[in-house]
Amino acid sequence: MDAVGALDEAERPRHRPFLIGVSGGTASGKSTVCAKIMELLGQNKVDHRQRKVAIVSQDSFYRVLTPDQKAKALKGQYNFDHPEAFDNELMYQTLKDIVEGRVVEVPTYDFVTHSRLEDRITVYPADVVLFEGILVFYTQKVRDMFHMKLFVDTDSDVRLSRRVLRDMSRGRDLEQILSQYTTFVKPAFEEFCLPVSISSASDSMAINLIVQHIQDILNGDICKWQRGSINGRTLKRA
Ligand code: UZR
Ligand code: MG
Repeated sequence: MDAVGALDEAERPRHRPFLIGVSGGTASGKSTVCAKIMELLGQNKVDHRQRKVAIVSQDSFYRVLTPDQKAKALKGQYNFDHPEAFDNELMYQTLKDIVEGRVVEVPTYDFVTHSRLEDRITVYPADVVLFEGILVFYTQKVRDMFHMKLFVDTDSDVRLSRRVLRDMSRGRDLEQILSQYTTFVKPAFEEFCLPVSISSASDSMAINLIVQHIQDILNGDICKWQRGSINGRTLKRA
């Protein structure tokens, strides 16, 4: 047996991908941006095992609902836009494995029945991994893993109209879609997803957050990949 063959899985040198986070409000076009990046890199027609670019969605990590929660979800009364709606531990572990160059299994999710499916998708190590979702920048732990962060900043009217059409195609009625949007989707977007933007030079909260971020970099608390992403759009209120 040769030396490489003798190494077990844990010892074999792994290929570490460049991890890009793509966030933005509901129906902002996150998946489309990822698909376009993949296409422009000429990777969309390559077999998934050979791909140099992979796309993973935060939607895959929605928690499995209890019967009570599912009943609420079917009435539009469950908050899918809150950070706790996601299995954050599984998401973090999966991303950690991806960053360490391991093959991972990602759950699949059905939006019509609000449930995790039996099928899992195998994601093979790639050069670039795009991770997209409404709250991918919410927790510091996950935010710190990205080498690049993108925020798809689409006008909210455009997003709402796309969202209505998409939810109707998932079999929901208009009244429920709109009440869910105003009760959960919009407030959670403003609280957990919307990045800091500076409304004017007197916006001291935003400026203080940015100064804090710069100080963290100067203190060496933030890894080198993050230095490139110091702009208002990647900073979070959390
Ligand atoms: P994107 N969502 C559902 O509608 N049903 C589910 O079972 C799980 C999630 C929605 C969720 C969120 N909100 O706004 C959206 N609701 O999926 C996130 N209500 O997906 O980023 O593609 O819009
Ligand atoms: Mg999506």
